[in-house]
Amino acid sequence: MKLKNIIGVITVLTLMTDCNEKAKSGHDPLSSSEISSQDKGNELSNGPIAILTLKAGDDMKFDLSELKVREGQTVRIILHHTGTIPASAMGHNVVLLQKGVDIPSFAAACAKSDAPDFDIPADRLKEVVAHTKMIGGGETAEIEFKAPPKGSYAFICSFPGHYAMMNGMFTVE
Ligand SMILES: [Cu+2]
Repeated sequence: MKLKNIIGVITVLTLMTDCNEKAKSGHDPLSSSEISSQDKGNELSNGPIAILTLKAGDDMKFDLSELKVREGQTVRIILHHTGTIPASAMGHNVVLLQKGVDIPSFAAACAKSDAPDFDIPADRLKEVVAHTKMIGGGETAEIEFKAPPKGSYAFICSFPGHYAMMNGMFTVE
């Protein structure tokens, strides 16, 4: 019974995601079915280190939209850019934001940044829990940090125009 409920919730969430994707990309049935068959979250681990591997390619999508860790864990995020386009045109990073950050405003500040490859401007770093560097096709970036207090935190890619497609929720349980 409980499992049934969980499956019901997952189905609804998947359908919602599909609708959003269709609205954004102008309905592409192939990519929608790919999305619904994807595993959208990581397994919660019990060890002292939570290792989260994220992939993003030239299609401007993270393969996971829900990351979960436990309070007190050390979190290692490994980002693989599986595409071929360089960081100057198709850069990806993972930026874990503090609670309550105005994401459009934050992303706009990054888009105007003088930092190389539209990285995070120094004056907005206080809004960030942790972030990887900006990488291009074929590259990998890694960060390690202590899990913040329990709660939900948004993560985005801060490359100009990417956050609407490339975002997710990071939950500390
Ligand atoms: Cu990106």
